[in-house]
Amino acid sequence: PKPSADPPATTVKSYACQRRTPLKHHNTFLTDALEILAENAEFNENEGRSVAFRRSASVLKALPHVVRGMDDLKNLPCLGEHSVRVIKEILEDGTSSEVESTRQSEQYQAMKALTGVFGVGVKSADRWFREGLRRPLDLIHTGQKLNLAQQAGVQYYNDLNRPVTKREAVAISHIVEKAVNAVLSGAIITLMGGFRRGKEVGHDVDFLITHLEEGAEEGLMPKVLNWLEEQGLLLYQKTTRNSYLESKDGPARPPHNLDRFERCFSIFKLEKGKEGSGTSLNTSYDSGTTEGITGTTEQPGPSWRAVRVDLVVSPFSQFAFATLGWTGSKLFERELRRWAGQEKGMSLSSHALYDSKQRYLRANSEEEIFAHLGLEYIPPSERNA
Ligand code: DGT
Ligand code: MG
Repeated sequence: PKPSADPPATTVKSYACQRRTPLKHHNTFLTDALEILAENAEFNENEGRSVAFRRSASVLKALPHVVRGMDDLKNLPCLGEHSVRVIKEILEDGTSSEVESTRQSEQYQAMKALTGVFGVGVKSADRWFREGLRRPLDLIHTGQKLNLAQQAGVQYYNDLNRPVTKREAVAISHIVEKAVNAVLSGAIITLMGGFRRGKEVGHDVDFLITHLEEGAEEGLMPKVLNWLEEQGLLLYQKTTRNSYLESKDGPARPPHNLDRFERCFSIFKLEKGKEGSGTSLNTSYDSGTTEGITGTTEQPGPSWRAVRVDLVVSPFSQFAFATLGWTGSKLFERELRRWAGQEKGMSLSSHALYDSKQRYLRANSEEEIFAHLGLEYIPPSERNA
C-alpha cells in the first residue's frame, strides 16, 4: 500500500446521512478517543461540544482507509479545531493527554457508572456526583429516593450492563412475536436499532410493531404487556404515550392518533436455553397502573438474565417514518433531521415528513423518504454513523 504522501482523493460529504458508514471501519483508535470526549461533554450537558466530537468521529468512520498522518485529513468536513488537535496528538504520540485524563477523571468514571443505571439521566447523576456518590450501590447505601425505573436499574445493573447478543435478540424476537400473535393476528414485528444495522451486540433490543390494517394496532400495547406479564416474562415496564406534538398544522388527523403511537421501555426476563417459556409465578402486576416492577425479590441467576427491550407500536401510515426513525444510529437520525431542516426547509420526525410549505409527504418505504429528501438511499447496514 502507498504511504500517505499521496493522499487518496476521498471526498466525504458533510452530512452523515449523505455518506455510507459501515459498522466496522478503519479508525477506531481515533473515533473511540473522540467519543470519550463527546460522552464527557454530554455529562457536562454541553450538547454543542458533544455533537461536534460525534460528527468528527463519524467522518473518520466513513473513510475507506486508516488515517496515518495529518495529510489524510485534508478536505475532510466537520473536523473542528479541537478534534483536529486531539487527532494530531494521537497520531504523533499514540495517545491524547486530554482523552486519557478524561478517562481517568473521577467525574467521568462516576458519571459513566451512575448514568449506566437504567432510569438515571445526566441531571440526576450529576446531582448525586456533587453529593459525593460514585457507584450505583452508593444509591442504596445512602438511601436515595429512587423511582421504579431506577430501582429496577440498580437491581438488574449487572445484567443490563452486559451486552445483549444477536442470539439473545433473536430469542427475544420470538417471545415478542408470540405475545403479539396471541392478542392480534397479522401484526408485523420488526427488529430495529443497532441489530437492524448489523450489530452483533447491543445495549437493548428495539422492536417496531404495526399492522397492515390501519387502526388494528390501536390498544395493542397494553394487551401485549398483559400477555407477557401473565407469562412471567416482564421484570419492569413503563409505557409512554406518543409525544408527537409538532404537527398542529399538519394533515387532518383524528386527535386520538396521538395516543396510537406508543412506546414501552421494559426489562424482559430471558430464560437461558429455553427461550419463550417463562416460568416465574412471582408476578404482582396491577393492570390499573402503567408502570410496575414484578418479581422484585428475584435476582438473575444461572437460569435467566434481564434484558432491556423497547417496544414501539406505529400505525401503518407512519410505518416507513417510524422504521427510519428507529433504525438509527442516533447521529444518523440527527443528521437526517438537520439535513431536512437546513438544506430542504423540511421537517422530519419518526411520524412524518413535511415539506417547506408544511405539506405532508406520504411515504410507504424508507427509500421514498430518502427520495423526498433528495438523498441517495443508504441501507441500514451503512447507517452506523
Ligand atoms: P444500542 O446501544 O446497541 O442499543 O444501539 P442502538 O442504535 O440500538 O441505540 P438505541 O437502542 O438507544 O436506539 C435505537 C434507535 O432508536 C436510535 O438509533 C434512534 C431511535 N431512538 C431512540 N430513542 C428514541 C426516542 O426517544 N425517540 C425516537 N423517535 N427515536 C429514538
Ligand atoms: Mg438498541
